[in-house]
Amino acid sequence: MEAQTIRIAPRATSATPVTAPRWSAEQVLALFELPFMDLMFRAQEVHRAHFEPGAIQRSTLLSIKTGGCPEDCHYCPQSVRYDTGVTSQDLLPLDDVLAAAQAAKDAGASRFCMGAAWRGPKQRDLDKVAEMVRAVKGLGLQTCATLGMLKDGQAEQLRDAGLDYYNHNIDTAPEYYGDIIGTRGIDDRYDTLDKVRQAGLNVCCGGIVGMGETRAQRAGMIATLASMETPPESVPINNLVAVPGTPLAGAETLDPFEFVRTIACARITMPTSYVRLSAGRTEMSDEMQALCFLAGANSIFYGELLLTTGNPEAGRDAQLFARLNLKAV
Ligand code: SAM
Ligand code: DTB
Ligand code: SF4
Repeated sequence: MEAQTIRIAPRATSATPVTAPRWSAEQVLALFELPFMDLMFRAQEVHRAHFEPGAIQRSTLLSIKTGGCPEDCHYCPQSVRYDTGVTSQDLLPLDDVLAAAQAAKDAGASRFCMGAAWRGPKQRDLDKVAEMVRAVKGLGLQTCATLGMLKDGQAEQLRDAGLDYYNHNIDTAPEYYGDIIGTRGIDDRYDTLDKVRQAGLNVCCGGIVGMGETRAQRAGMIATLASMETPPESVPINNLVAVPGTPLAGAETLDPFEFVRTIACARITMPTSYVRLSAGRTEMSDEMQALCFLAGANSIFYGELLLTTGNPEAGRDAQLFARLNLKAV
């Protein structure tokens, strides 16, 4: 199987998969089915050809608007439809955001990602977020935002305020999307991803595994990401945090090696992208995280909270970095 030998056919939009995909789901599935040692070796070869091994980028998240979201994403504790005990919080004041960003910088993060539980931002909210982006950028941090679906002009407004990355996940394979989210379709995701790309922002786009999808569907998700005209610069791979009250609360835990395989497949198919070991680290052993880094993960969420759920404390990560001779970049 040859990686990236298929020419990309011209097409209408930049986020929708190319007509002749760079990576078909079948090709990615064949990667998943390699003997584990062979898959890890391939991933290491690709990783070392493009990145310094052991150099890990760190992004800190802040939920700037929490809960009460009208969408029905089955994994999400912030949907208004599920009783998850999350306390709703309106858009934070600028000063609170700046204080959190400064603390993240002091702790060693290089990027600060602001997340909002919206279907999409209202214009008056976007104006406020643009001010936050401008201020956080002024601290010398890279900036990222994840605010849901964008309307025309909003990506440009964020770019002009100093936004570096926009996070918008496809979340799962196209054919499984309807089982996980009913209030929008995957084409709505592609539409916003196109707007982000066309505004010249870096794209952060990945998904979640452990939601009851099949291996073929995990392969389909990776193939979709890898076959975008320009693959995302940043690819978060989240292990489902099964939150009580959400429809996926009882989802069967994914075999940890299958999660590692997903990381390896992302690395091999998107050789120059940062692959982020994302949600779910709190439940992972140091040994599993080490396997993820070996498989080509070179980015993490850093800081004791994701959006509403926990993440390892800085001290635990400091120990992990020391034990594995990892270097923060
Ligand atoms: N509302 C915006 C949206 O959906 O694009 C932005 C925030 S949303 C919480 C950002 C991403 O967090 C989702 O796309 C999903 O991939 C991830 N996420 C949410 N809940 C999760 C969970 N329980 N486990 C793992 N990832 C989760
Ligand atoms: C992403 O892919 N994962 C992050 C970030 N992008 C916004 C969010 C994970 C959220 C996990 C559940 C929570 O903390 O609410
Ligand atoms: Fe809302 Fe985003 Fe959660 Fe979906 S993932 S319910 S859009 S906050």
